[in-house]
Amino acid sequence: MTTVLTYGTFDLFHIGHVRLLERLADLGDELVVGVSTDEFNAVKGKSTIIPYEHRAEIVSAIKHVTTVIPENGWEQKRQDVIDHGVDIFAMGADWKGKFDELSDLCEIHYLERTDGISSTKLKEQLADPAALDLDRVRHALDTLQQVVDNYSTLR
Ligand code: C2G
Repeated sequence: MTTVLTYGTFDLFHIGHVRLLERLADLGDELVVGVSTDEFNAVKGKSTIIPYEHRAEIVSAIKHVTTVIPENGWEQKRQDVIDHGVDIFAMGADWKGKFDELSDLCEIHYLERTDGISSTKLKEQLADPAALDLDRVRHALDTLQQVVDNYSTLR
């Protein structure tokens, strides 16, 4: 039985979170997720839209997730690894190297993030709908450019 552990805020739950949890679940049999409490997010300097109880409930509802625990601080990871018999600790690559000190207890993995989506980006787009349109225009232009590039190679 391989147990995987990760942590996160999971605010405004989005496809980047789902794809990370799916890939983490593929690394083992059980997936334990530490969801940052509102108090800990204040320590991290992160403001959240969705309160901890709802963020924890949403993550718990994800079929890939076995257990959700509160993340109250930076220091609890070592004890969590021991308490939950963790074999693999894994995070998105924006944390690469940050948790290598746990390597005496378990394997450490950093997985690629999903491009183009983040809770911060969503908040910015919700705050400024024009930014959202601009993103869509940029995406449409990129797609058009790919069509033009493909066409010119075919000629
Ligand atoms: N993530 C991702 N792709 C995205 C956005 C996030 O793979 N487009 C990953 C992050 O790399 C992280 C996880 O999803 O591993 C959760 O991201 P956040 O909710 O932003 O969590 P964070 O604030 O990084 O908290 O002690 C560790 C911290 O609690 C991590």
